[in-house]
Formats: sequence, C-alpha cells, structure tokens
Amino acid sequence: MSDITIINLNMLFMRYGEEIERELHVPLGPLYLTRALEDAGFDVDFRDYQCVDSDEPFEMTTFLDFTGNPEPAAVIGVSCMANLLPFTILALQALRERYPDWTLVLGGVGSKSVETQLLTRFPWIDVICRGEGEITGPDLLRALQSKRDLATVPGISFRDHNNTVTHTPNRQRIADLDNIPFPAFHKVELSRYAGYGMMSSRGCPYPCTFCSVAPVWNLESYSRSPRNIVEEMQYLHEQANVQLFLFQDEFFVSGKRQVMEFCSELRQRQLKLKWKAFGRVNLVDEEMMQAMSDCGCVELRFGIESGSDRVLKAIKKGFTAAEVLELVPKAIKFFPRVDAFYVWGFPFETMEDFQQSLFQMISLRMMGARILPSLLSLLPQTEIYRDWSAQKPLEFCPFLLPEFVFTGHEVFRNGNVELPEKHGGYFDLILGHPDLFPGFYHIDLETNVLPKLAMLRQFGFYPETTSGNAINVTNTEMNKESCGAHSPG
Ligand code: B12
Ligand code: SF4
Repeated sequence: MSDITIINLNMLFMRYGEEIERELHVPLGPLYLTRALEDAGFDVDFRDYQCVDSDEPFEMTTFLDFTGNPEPAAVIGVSCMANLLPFTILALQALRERYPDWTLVLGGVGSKSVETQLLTRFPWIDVICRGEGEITGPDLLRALQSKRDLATVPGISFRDHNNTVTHTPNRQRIADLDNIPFPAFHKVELSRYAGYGMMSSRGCPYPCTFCSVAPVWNLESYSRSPRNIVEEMQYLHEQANVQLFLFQDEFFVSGKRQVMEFCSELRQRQLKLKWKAFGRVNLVDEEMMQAMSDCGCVELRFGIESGSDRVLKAIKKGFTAAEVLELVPKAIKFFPRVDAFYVWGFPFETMEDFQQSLFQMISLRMMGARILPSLLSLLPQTEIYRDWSAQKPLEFCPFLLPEFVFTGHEVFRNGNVELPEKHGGYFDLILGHPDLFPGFYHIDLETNVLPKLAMLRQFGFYPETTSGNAINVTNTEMNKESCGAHSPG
C-alpha cells in the first residue's frame, strides 16, 4: 500500500449546452510534490482527476469511484485552485464519510488566506498545507507516520486535540529553484496533455492590487537559471517528443539578461522548439523580442489590464497606457500571435476609464492582437478584495459565472444558467460563505458590471445575449478566446 494518495483537482472543465470543453494541463504543482515525496523515500499513488473517464466529474459518485478504485492510501492529499474550492470541500466531506479514519490534507493555492475559516467550518479537513510542498509535504508525512506533534511542521494549519485551529510558522520559500528536481513526469502520460506547461519562476515582485500571484507566493519571487529551464525542455523533448512549451508563469521576463541567456542556451543546444510566454510591457524591448522570436517564441502575452492611466495607477500596475501603445504594436511584428489581457469591472473604474480600455482594445485588435478581457475576480488574497469588500456589498449573479467556472455543471441554454438540482449544494455553499468564495461575487452589478458587459458585447468581445442579461455561450470559439489565459490554443 502506498504512503499517500495525491489527487490533482486543478483543471479546466466547462460545459456549453451539449458541448464539453476540457483541456488537460500537466498538473505541475502536485507533480513537483510527488517527486519530492518519492525522493524522500515515500511511495506515492498519484491520480490526476482531469483524466477521469466521465463527463460528470462533479458527481460525487464519479469522484468516489475514481478515488476508491484502487483503494487510496491512509493519507489523502488534494490540490485545488479557488474556483474548485466548493467542489473540493464537498469531495473531502464525501471522502471523510467513506474513510472516517484517513487523514485528509488540502494543498494548492485555493485555500490560501482562508485556512482558518476552512478548518473551523469544515471539520472533515484535517490539515492544510500552506505554500510550497516540496519540503513541507515530506516533513508532514513523516510527522503523521511517526505520530509526531504536527505543531513541529512549519507551513501547515490544522486543528489540534482541543479543536483549536493552529497555524505553524510559514516555511521559508525555496530560493534556489534549480535545486528542485523536475516534476514526477513518470506518473503521467504526457502525450494526453495539451502542450506542456512550465514554470520558469515562482512568484512576482510587482504589487498589482487585484492579482493573487504575489500573495500566493508570499510576496517573494525567484527564477530558475536559463540553463536549468532549457535542461527540462531538452529532457521533455528527448523523452516525450514535446515540441511546444507554455511558460505559465507571469514573470518569465524577469530581466533582460535572463531572457537573452535563455535564448542563447536554446541556440547552443540547437533546440528548435516552439514556446509561448508572458511578457511585461515595461520589461520587454525590441532586442529581447527579436531574440525570443528567433529562437522559437510563437506567442507573447501581455497583462495590460486597462487603457486608463488612472486605473493602471490605482491597481499599481507599474506602466502607462502610452507605453502599451508603443510596445504592443512592435510585438505584433515579431510574433505570430500577441495576446493582450484586460481586466474590467474594477469597482473604481468609471465609464470614462472603461471607454479608454475599450478604445485601446479595439485599436490593438485592429492591429492584429488577440484581445482577452476578463471580469475582475475578487480573490481573497488580494488587496482589492480586502479594501472593497469592507466598503461595498458583494453581489452574486449566477449568469456571470462563466468568468469563474466552478463545476462545469452550469449548463447554459438560451443564455440562462441551469444548474441540475442535484448540484444545488455547490450554489448553497457559495451563497452561505461569500468570504470564502468571493471570486464568485461582484461589486456593483447594476452600475458597474452589467453596463460594461453590454458594451463589450456590442463591440464583439463577448457573445451576444439572447435573453435578458445572460451570457449566451453557444459560440464556443468565442469563449475559448475569452478564457484562454494559460491555454495552448
Ligand atoms: C498553470 C495555471 C493554471 C492551469 C492549471 C494547470 C494544472 N492542471 O495544474 C489552468 C490553465 C488550468 C489554470 C486555470 C485557472 N486558473 Co490558474 N494558474 C496557473 C499558474 C500560472 C501556475 C500554477 C502552477 O503550476 N504553479 C506551480 C506549482 C509548483 O505551484 P502550485 O500549483 O501552487 O503547487 C505547489 C504548492 O501549492 C503545493 N501544493 C499543491 N498542491 C498540493 C497538495 C498537497 C496535498 C500539498 C501537501 C501541497 C500542495 O506544492 C506545490 C509544489 O510546491 C498560476 C499562477 C502562478 N504563477 O502561480 C495560476 C493561478 C493558480 N490560477 C488562478 C486562477 C484564478 C485560475 C482560474 C480559476 C481562472 C479563471 N478566472 O477561471 C482558472 C480555473 C479554470 C477554470 N476556469 O475552470 C489563480 C489562483 C488563485 C487562487 N487563489 O486559487 C493563480 C494564482 C493566478 C492568478 N492570476 O491569481 N491555471
Ligand atoms: S498582474 Fe502580473 S505583474 Fe501584477 S502582480 Fe500579478 S503576476 Fe505580477
């Protein structure tokens, strides 16, 4: 019997009418964790729920069949992001009912900042792992197996014998990322996944108020060496014939020297591979883009967020609209595809600010960029959530869920959300705990979100509505465009 069963629940699963969109991404976090546990001598039973052979992954019977066949180890570790936290909580409850004596551990970014509420309100969760798992995971498993006091394990939260929630001190971030062994690729069938995701860095040094990347990495940012990154690409290319790599991290362009060295490392090894990465408007220049394009970069993505300097300043983005208009048209000349991500619906974004964004989006679209607008998600780790949830009520609007899909069970017909009665439990959970799931809520629907959505539709950035205000998502192509943040497409 294995020492631990790790289940990945980081996934994209959406249902548009009868059509299902499912995009398998290599579950990097749980695979890094698995590798560290194996290196520490543990036998790991790794399961990727993305690959479950069912179109009903959020039916509890599907989850229990997947987990129970074969029987899981006595310690079960689950990994999720904020959008699947409601499902994960109910899935852990189902596991608790089936395996009353097993230890249930929750990890991944979804529980970040809400650990106390989770452990207090859902007593079936035993332990939450905060932050990186490579050192905490093996330490925790050793402590569980030897019945050592969990208070000696840094980086976790748990309920002690008196039912009091205890948070042990944060574990120090891993600064030398080159020392982390490659993920446990042998546990998955790489060819099943869409493109291959990679992380060249962990964290981000910028303080953008709406973004959870910096807080989930405890405000510290580290990059791998160009050599270490290219070694992983070469390994995957040789072992699994991977040809296309997707740098998922937002801080690939951490510095000009880093990027230039990465390109020269690829050239020296004569690796003719294709790759996609995120840029940052204030960190990229023509020389860098030329080098990137010369060695296989087929897509550069920019988080632009707004066309209004007032908004860019308020969200602490660190560049201006003029810099965007200077750089992005140049990027379009270098790369077959340039993505421009925008966030709309900030509670302080006036209609004038929004129109400036719209104008910029239309201009860049005409020049050939792919425009990807997203409605602001109020993630609990962010400054914007903390500031605004204290000032304004959070409003729930089910037909805006496609921006932040939680179960894939929302069926959209004629523009209306239909939730099968048997899955009403997810909605009840979300409605009962807005502080745990603020990503499903909005601020000021009537005067902020809905009028802006109407204008975005008018200019073709979202599908037209067929009834009321609801988003008609029958045009799948269009929706793939508007939610493709890290996707290979
Ligand atoms: C790749 C990625 C994805 C991939 C996930 C692929 C996969 N199968 O894993 C895809 C494309 C599916 C994705 C989707 C989304 N994503 Co995303 N994504 C990322 C990204 C860029 C990297 C994640 C990653 O691989 N990290 C690297 C690994 C090493 O870290 P890790 O996963 O955290 O794992 C470590 C620890 O958490 C821990 N750990 C993890 N699991 C476990 C389990 C146990 C038991 C233990 C002990 C430890 C442990 O150990 C790991 C190793 O150190 C991050 C941003 C970032 N830079 O971090 C955003 C990020 C995670 N995504 C985010 C969001 C919001 C989303 C969406 C919900 C967006 C949306 N609006 O819809 C969607 C969800 C899908 C949907 N719409 O249904 C947010 C998460 C916020 C939150 N608090 O949950 C992030 C932080 C980005 C952001 N801008 O804020 N995403
Ligand atoms: S939006 Fe981009 S630059 Fe800003 S904090 Fe998030 S990852 Fe960093």
